[in-house]
Amino acid sequence: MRGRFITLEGGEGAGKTTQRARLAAMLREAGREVVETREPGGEAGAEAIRTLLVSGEPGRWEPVAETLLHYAARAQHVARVIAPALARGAWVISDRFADSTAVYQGAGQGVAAATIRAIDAASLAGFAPDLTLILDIPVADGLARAAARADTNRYERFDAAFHGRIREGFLAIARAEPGRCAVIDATRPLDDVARAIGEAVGARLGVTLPA
Ligand code: Z5A
Repeated sequence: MRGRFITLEGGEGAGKTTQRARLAAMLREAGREVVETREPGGEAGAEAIRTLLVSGEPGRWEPVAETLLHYAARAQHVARVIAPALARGAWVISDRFADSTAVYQGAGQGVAAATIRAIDAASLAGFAPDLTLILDIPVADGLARAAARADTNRYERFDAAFHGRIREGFLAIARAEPGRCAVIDATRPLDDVARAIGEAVGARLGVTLPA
């Protein structure tokens, strides 16, 4: 039986990487094989493209070129990691996926939504997550959490207005696709966020997870 594909989305410092590990542990305890992955990256060629995307100055890439790089990485990632794992019955949890392109390159960098949809259709032929968890946090709080890390990446150097469009962009996707997306209040303590995620996954994908 095919596995399930869950994506975690949100702005910087929302807690996606932390909560990916927590959700993976809950699913493993419930007896599922779990593959944890991330974007951009998650596959050798895609990780090489990631290096091009997360380093250098904010204006390094033309927005449409940046969109194509994200989708080049994603096509590799889906074909060589995600789809084979789902086919053998594993559950896949990805820290970011296509909604990040719609939001960062679309709402953030001004690439037309129709252009992104066309690139998506040409690259993924309709492949999409079963469930997307949007971790929502005010921009300043998320950036403060992210700044506490030693490494900062290229996207964290975009200006405050950019990051405001990112938050609104994710919330707009959640409003447009309530069947696929669940918004999680990520301002709460780690354990509370993990519990809310477990409840959303349990309710939406029909799996009983440890409390
Ligand atoms: N990007 C794009 O433009 N287009 C695309 O299509 C894709 C991506 C796929 C990838 O960077 C960048 O690529 C990304 C968008 C762009 N922009 N940035 N930056 P990344 O993956 O390296 O960065 P990120 O996704 O934003 O990750 P992050 O900053 O590491 O945030 P996070 O994963 O959401 O948070 P975290 O690492 O789990 O937690 C951050 C800190 O907060 C850490 O110290 C935690 O211990 C702490 N934390 C987490 N949760 C809590 C709670 N609940 N309370 C208190 N403290 C917490």
